[in-house]
Amino acid sequence: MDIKREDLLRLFYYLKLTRRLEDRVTSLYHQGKILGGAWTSNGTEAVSVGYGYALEKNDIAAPYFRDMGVFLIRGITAKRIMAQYLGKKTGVTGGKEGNVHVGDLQYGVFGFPSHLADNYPVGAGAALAFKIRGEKRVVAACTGDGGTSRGDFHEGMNLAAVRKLPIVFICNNNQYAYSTPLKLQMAINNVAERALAYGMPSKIVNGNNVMEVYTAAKEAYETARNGGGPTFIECKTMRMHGHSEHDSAKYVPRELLEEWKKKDPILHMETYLMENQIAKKEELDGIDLQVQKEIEEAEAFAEESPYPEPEEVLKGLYATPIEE
Ligand SMILES: Cc1ncc(C[n+]2csc(CCOP(=O)(O)OP(=O)(O)O)c2C)c(N)n1
Repeated sequence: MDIKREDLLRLFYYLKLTRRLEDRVTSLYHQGKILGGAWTSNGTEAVSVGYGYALEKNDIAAPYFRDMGVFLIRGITAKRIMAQYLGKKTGVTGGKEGNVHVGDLQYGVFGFPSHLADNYPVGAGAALAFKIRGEKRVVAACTGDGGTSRGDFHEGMNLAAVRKLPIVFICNNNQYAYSTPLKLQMAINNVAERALAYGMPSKIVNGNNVMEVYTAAKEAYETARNGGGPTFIECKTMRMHGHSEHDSAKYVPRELLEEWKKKDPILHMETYLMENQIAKKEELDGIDLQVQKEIEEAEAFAEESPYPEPEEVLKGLYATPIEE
């Protein structure tokens, strides 16, 4: 699939925005300014940016907590994310929660149910609704490799395959589920082999190549949109930070990290764009400067924003019953 220059540069922009935003959050976390924890996607940004960018406006994303790229692409701004991390009223949850277990239906983003891999059955439910209503919309639902070892993974995959639902299942295979390496949680070499058991087509992509993720997702969305049913996409990548920023990940061999450092997704994209004469270094540096400015503005916005009022604590916790 040929990706237009304009889209290639947008993909690069979102990779940079995701990395710089999370790097800043990491820094604020170590300064004690973040309320709660900070889970980042460092090294795996091409997964969320690739599958998020391939969605259409009316589609639904069910991202998990390492999918910052999806939030940003769908329109949940860096300002709102930063305010979210600082527990401010202007954050996505209005200061009720501190990290990215968030969503916003206005932008077609489901709130992340923390229980892994609940995104799969939740996404399958939305896809079933689209199918029943005859809407040409698709769902992209994501989980980590560890999530695929759970029962909710099975339920979501099975329902989607049996009912040929318009959903694409993304797996961010970053080699570790917290401190558990892949080989200690599954007896297969590729997570994608699990799809076979459900009669579902699957694809394995280089999760550090944003163009590969984007292309595979785009093709799978079109299949799903046209009644062809679900696809499972395994994105092979490597989590370069700890499970969250409190974790130094001492259990990961340093040589493994050194090896994956060379395959960094941003470095990969930058090299591709320059070697293929799609963009010069100055243009890419310009994009990076724009991103840095955006992050500074987001932080200033979050710092200046107020905390929520105590009386707001119960607002929005429960659905308002419809009067009969
Ligand atoms: C059902 C369930 N068990 C445990 C947790 C706590 N937990 C959150 S993330 C995580 C590791 C998940 O690993 P993986 O699915 O591979 O995703 P990754 O963190 O590597 O991106 C765990 C154990 C949870 N959220 N849900």
